[in-house]
Amino acid sequence: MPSLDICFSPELLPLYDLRGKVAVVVDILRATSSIVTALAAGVTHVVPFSELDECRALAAQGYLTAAERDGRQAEGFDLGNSPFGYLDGVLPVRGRGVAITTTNGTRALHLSLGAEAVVIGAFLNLEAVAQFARAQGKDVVVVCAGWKGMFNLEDTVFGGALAERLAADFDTTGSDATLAARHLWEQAKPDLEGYLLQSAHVRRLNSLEANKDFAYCVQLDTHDIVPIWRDGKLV
Ligand code: 3SL
Repeated sequence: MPSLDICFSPELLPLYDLRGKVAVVVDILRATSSIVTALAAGVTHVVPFSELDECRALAAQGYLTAAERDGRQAEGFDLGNSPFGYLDGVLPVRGRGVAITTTNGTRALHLSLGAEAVVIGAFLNLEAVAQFARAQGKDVVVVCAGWKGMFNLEDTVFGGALAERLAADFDTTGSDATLAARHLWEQAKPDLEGYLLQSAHVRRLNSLEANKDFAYCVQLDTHDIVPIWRDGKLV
């Protein structure tokens, strides 16, 4: 039986061997929720960057550019990191490629590229990710983006939710990280939005008046797509 493990922070990734496994990269607030939303809204592909300059350079090739630092849209970019940037109709996004850089999410993605398959997870596409994992039948590592190397609640709770969905087909009891995430998910499940109100990043976003984004990102199973890393981009 394949296993599901959870890496609480990109800083811990050197302790995990991703070879031959599926990495589910998760940054609930907000990078991976925004990437799911972008592709569902008709963006053709998303190219993630670690650095602002590399990302900005893609504008010359016709890309929309999206950048976040410390929760705010970086100056000189078309979009920030709000999923509503792809939904509000201010910029037409259908048929465009997006170059994106965020504080933690795009970094976690780059550090996960040693896996056999790298996909993007969010509460929005939880069941779609679970189905993808079942179809692959390989060990899964949930890579939590965290916050500047630290543990965060929302990405870990996602790991617990995915573990619950996969419990019949995967060993979800083999690591203390997965057990802990499942315990947190049990606490959170009856009122996910209410539970996550206590998380540090939710407080940070609320102070930036991005609480609409938070309410959006904690919805379950609204999208049935699984963004996957292929040839240097997410499609
Ligand atoms: O760190 C990240 O990658 C972002 O998702 C953080 S924020 O939600 O845009 O502040």
